[in-house]
Amino acid sequence: MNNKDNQNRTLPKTHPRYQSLKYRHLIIKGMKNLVVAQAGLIAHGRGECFDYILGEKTNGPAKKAIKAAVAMLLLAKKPVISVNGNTAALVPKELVRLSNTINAPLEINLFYQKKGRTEAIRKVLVDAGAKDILGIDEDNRTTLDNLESNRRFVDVAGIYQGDCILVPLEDGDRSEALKKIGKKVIAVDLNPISRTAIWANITIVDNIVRALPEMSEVAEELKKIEKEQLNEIVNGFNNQKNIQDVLDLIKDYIDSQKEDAFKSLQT
Ligand code: PTJ
Repeated sequence: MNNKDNQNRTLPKTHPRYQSLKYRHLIIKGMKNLVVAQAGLIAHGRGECFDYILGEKTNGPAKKAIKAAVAMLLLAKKPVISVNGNTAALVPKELVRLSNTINAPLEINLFYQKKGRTEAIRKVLVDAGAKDILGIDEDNRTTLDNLESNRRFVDVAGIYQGDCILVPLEDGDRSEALKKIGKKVIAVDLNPISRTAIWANITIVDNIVRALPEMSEVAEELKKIEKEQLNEIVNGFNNQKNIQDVLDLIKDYIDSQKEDAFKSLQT
C-alpha cells in the first residue's frame, strides 16, 4: 500500500471530523517536509481548541473584521502578507490568490529558522502559483531593531517598507513591535486574547482556512468602491469591541453546549 492509499484509508471522507483531520494531516505532512516547525503542531492544536469553542464557523465579528481588514489593505500604499510555516502548509493557494487580488507581496518570515525551511516554503508557494516571493534573498535582508526574535529579519522591499502587514497565526511580540514603528497590523488568530490579537489594529478571530478565502471574496467587492467608503469602513471598526463580542460568542457557545452536545445521544 502506498502512502496515499494509506492516508485515504485512515481518513475516510465520511468521518464526522473529516475537515479537521484533513488540515491536521496537512500540518503533519508540512512538518515532515520542513515547511512547518515542530512547534507548529502545538500551535495548530491550540488553534483547533479555540475553533471548537467558536463553533468552527466564521462568526459575525470575524466577518466585520474581515471587511475592515480588506478595506485597510486596499487603502495601504505598501501592504505585505507575512507567511509562516503553518500558513504555507494549510492555505498556499489562498495566500497566492489574496496576494494577487489585493496586490500585496508574500514575504516568508519565520520564528523558527532552520536550514532548508525557507526554501521548502518557497517551493510550496511557487507550486501554488506565486511569482515574486520576498524574504528569501539574504542580500535584501535587514532587521527590525525593536524585535529580538528571528522575525526581526525582514525584507527591505517588504515588511521593512510596508505600511500595513497581514500577520496570520503567530507568536506574541511582533504585532506590538510592528505597531510601535508605525505599521498597521492585521492579525488572523483563533485566540482572541493572544498578545497578537490584542495588539493588532484589526484582529480576525477565525481559522485561517476560512478567513483567507473570505478575504479574497470580500476584496473583489471592495475593489469596486471609492476610497472614501473604504475609509468609512475602517474608521467604523473598533477592534477592542469586536474582540469582546467574540468572547461573548464563546460564552454563548459553551452555554449552548450544555444541552446541544448531548443531542446526538437522543437520535
Ligand atoms: O513557521 P514559524 O517558524 O514562523 O512558526 C509559526 C508558529 C505558528 C509555530 C509560531 O508563530 C508559534 O509558535 O505561534 P504560537 O505562539 O503557537 O501562536 C499561534 C497562534 O495561532 C495561537 O494563538 C493559535 O491559537 C493560533 N492558530 C493556530 N492555528 C490557527 C490559528 N489561528 C488561525 N487559524 C489557524 N488555523
